[in-house]
Amino acid sequence: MKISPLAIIAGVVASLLAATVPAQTPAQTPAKKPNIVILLGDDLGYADIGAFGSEIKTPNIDALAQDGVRFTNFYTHASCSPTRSMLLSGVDTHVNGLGNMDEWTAPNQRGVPGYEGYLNNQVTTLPQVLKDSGYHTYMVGKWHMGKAPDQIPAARGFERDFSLLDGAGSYWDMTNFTGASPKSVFTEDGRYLTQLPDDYYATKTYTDKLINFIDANHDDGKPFFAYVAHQAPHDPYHLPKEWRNRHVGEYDKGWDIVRKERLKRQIELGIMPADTQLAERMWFLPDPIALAPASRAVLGKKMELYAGMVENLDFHIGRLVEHLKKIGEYENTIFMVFGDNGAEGTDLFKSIAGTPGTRDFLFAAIQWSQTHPNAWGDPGSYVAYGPMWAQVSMTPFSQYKGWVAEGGVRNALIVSGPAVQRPKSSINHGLMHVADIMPTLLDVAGTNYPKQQAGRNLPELIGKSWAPVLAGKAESPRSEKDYLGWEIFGNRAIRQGEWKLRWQHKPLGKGGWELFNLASDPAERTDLAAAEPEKVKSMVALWDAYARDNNVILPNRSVFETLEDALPPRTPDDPGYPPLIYKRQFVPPSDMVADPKP
Ligand SMILES: [Ca+2]
Repeated sequence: MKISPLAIIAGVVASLLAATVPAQTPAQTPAKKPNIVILLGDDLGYADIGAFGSEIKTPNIDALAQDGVRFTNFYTHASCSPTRSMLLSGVDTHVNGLGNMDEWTAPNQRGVPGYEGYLNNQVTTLPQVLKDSGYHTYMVGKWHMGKAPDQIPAARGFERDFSLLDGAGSYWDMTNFTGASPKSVFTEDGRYLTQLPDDYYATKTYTDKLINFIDANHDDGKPFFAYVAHQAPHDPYHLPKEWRNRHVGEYDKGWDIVRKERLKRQIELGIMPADTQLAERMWFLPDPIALAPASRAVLGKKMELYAGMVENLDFHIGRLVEHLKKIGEYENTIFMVFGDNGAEGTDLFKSIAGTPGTRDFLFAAIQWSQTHPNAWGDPGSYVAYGPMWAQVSMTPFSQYKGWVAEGGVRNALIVSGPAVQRPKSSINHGLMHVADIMPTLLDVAGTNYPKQQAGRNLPELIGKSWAPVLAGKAESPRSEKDYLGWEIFGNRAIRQGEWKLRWQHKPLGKGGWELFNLASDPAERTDLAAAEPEKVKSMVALWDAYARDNNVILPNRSVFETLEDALPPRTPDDPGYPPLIYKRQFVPPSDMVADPKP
């Protein structure tokens, strides 16, 4: 078993203490292990936090960034449950049961180990190992990794929980999305709820519940692990009235300007390099300048509501932090804040409601009938901001959730607390991955990953501990040779050093391999595959190794299979084409100019 630098430090400290304690006094009680709080935002974008360049006001999250470190090169997966499965198991999605999202499992993946659609019993979990090492383990918020009794949070290591088992739903009540599955399923401490508490509002109630869990055991002196898997700001944007109007009119200027403003701040903050260029505006999105003011106002109002969702989330995170300060636990708590995947640019509601005349269409028409902009945020309203604002949330990157472009898989990460020895408010650009969190936190807790569970060998952890990085002894947990791999819905990618190889369905991809140098081109504007055939070859070999090691079964059906028919055809990205738009006014030679004859 590899010994972590933290364990070595702990050992040195312990032997120093032992050397100075007189033999006749009892051994000193070891320092209490740190509490751990993971604050997850659902579909929260890279550029949506103030500390990462947003105009959205997030003072409480920014305060954690000021007290800790921001990581600019952190990766999740491209969608919810795959990321969550790696966070809580430390094992690749194609092994841990989320080889595909349950909702989109392809016919050729059904019944294949690793594609169960829930966190399978081949893996153990972070809360289970932490519980076994003396931690209290609490979860509030969205689970999305199985609903059967042996798959719920209480069965997977959480001592207390208040959980939405579904992938999304109303923030106000138990309304879900389809006629076949009309009601969201919740558990509390391992029991399925028949109704929700009075005054339920997801973000508020999750926070209240967690504070109660913490307080109930505070006197016993044990550390706690809290997995705060917020639903916010995932659509539908349900929001108390007092949070809806904090940015009135602010987004009417359109997505292009807001992206430019965010990138400017990211460069000033040191989040992005000075010469960073924005990804192209998706070809099927209008130039906001060309829209009527009324259209811009309606589209802008969606972003106002989204900004309110993020600010409300930040407010409740602040309540939790304040409470930990009040009970004297803040200083001994490690916080990790990030989003679970890129911002959402796909119209989920459209796929939920389906075709006119179907049961789901009727269900949506009845349950999600509050369509007037003045009702946006109320129960029964369904607002999502669309691909134009998702691009803003992912500034400066290309594309969004569901895709393995940077806009789908890169996220903002903040880590603060006792394990962090780096200067406060510093920024690190090392290559990090969500599966690193399990080995990192096992180091923090001073425990080891077990070799077996119920007599079965456990798969190896795929991540690398951040202990040396957090201690300021290394800039990255990875060497130039280490690589990361992704596959979801048939979209796939490899990152090694500054290079990224990716294959995506048309038309957001080319249906072939594309190559990007992320050091000079973080927005993936220039495909270098034709110019660098040797690099493509060596990285395709890495992809083959990744797919073989993890039993990747490419899906024979995909959620994106008809996208090319649904979107307008893509004009090749060629500056100056079509010429009509770029043709300047013709100016005749001055000696040939004349007035009309009488
Ligand atoms: Ca998500």
